[in-house]
Amino acid sequence: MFDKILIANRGEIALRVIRAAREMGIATVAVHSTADSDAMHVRMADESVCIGPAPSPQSYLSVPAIISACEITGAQAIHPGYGFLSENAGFVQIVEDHGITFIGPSAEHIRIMGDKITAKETAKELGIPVVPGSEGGVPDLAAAKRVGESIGYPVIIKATAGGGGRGMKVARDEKEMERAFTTARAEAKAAFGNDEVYIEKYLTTPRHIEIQVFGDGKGNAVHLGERDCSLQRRHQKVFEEAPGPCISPEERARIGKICADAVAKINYIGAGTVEFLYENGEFYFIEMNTRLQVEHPVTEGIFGVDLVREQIRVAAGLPMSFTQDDLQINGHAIEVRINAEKLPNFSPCPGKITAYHTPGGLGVRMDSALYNGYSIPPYYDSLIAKLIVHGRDRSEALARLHRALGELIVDGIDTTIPLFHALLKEPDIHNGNYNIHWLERWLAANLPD
Ligand code: MV4
Repeated sequence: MFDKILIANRGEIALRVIRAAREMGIATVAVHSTADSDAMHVRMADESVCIGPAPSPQSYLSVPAIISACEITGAQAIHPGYGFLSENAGFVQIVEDHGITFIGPSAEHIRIMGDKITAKETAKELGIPVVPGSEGGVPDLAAAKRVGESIGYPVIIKATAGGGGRGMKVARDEKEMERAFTTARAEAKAAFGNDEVYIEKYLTTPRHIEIQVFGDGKGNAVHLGERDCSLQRRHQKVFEEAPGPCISPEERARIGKICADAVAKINYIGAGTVEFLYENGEFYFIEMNTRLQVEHPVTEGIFGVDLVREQIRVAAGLPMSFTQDDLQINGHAIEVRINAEKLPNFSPCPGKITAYHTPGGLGVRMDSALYNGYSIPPYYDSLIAKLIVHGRDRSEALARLHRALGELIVDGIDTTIPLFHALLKEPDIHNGNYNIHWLERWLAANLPD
């Protein structure tokens, strides 16, 4: 096992990794920008290294600075958290070339899943159901129209280098194809420097269901069920839950086994998420994320496992500490993402926290790097806290969420907390009756800007 690891991240996820490492007796090194000298992850780690100025390209994304911090402190491994360098195959290669262990998948697996066409082809070959669509990239408008003709409209045009919703365009009929195809290509070129696009049948009212998988890199893998992350605004998740309110134990076992078998076959190591759209009882693969996700605590809640501990174990060459048979779902968990943003526009709202009180009690977990008097810097993501509740069933989890939100105080800045108070009044939320479009529609009707 490692003696010391470096966490190449900040905020709540840096604390999350420090906590797992400390319970394992592993020393921790925090890295930080000059804007984060007073950040909680710096205080909580055993050691810290300043790696550059506030803008992340010069600090949290600076590969030479992070490698140097590892060498100076003697850290044997790097945990990337999520975002920043967590899905950067080039970074993983450099880390390994320096004899440092990357706590995460291989550069090769990250590269495969980062290219959305290759990811989809790989998924299909591994027996994962995919959305009907073009075979690979679509070179020109004539080819795009042939795809539209063959799979039927509506279709969605996506950037090969995309993901997370950027550079997508819907064409409802052949007349709309020219505009959608041309715009999608131009946006893909501008956003990713790669104008390759592919086409899929557009699913009109799906849910976003993602399967948590975990591999040991030696051909063994398990699944930890699904999360329903359909409640999103502009491709940012807002509210996540596990298990999915509309997924039966039989469906879970079936799609879960397909995903676990697939990642076992490629000797995948560590945590991964296989993302699906789910409509009319069918799963359609869209992407795979090769990292620990923001919403991983809901899965930890219902399975009672520590996914970061497992990531560190398998990176050190140890086996996972559970088998598929050990993994039984207990109750229901919900996470809400609290952002330093002002409603109704969700405009970023950094500033100083003047009063802070966190909820507690049975089934309540607060993952946050806030403290009273902390000044949220304006340079980074606006996520400031994740409130995760666990209950014996979904209705208990919802009641607990309501109770915990009532205890939470974050003063001095605007946050998205009022959004959750409002959402908890909605019958559709109580009934689990929502899809990927529900939140945007609700916001337009209830929080007009
Ligand atoms: C789709 C889709 C409908 N049909 N693909 C958006 C983010 C990216 N990960 C995939 N996305 C979508 N892909 C097909 N074939 C609708 C979306 C989509 C979406 C997906 C998940 C959660 C929220 C969403 C909001 C708008 C569109």
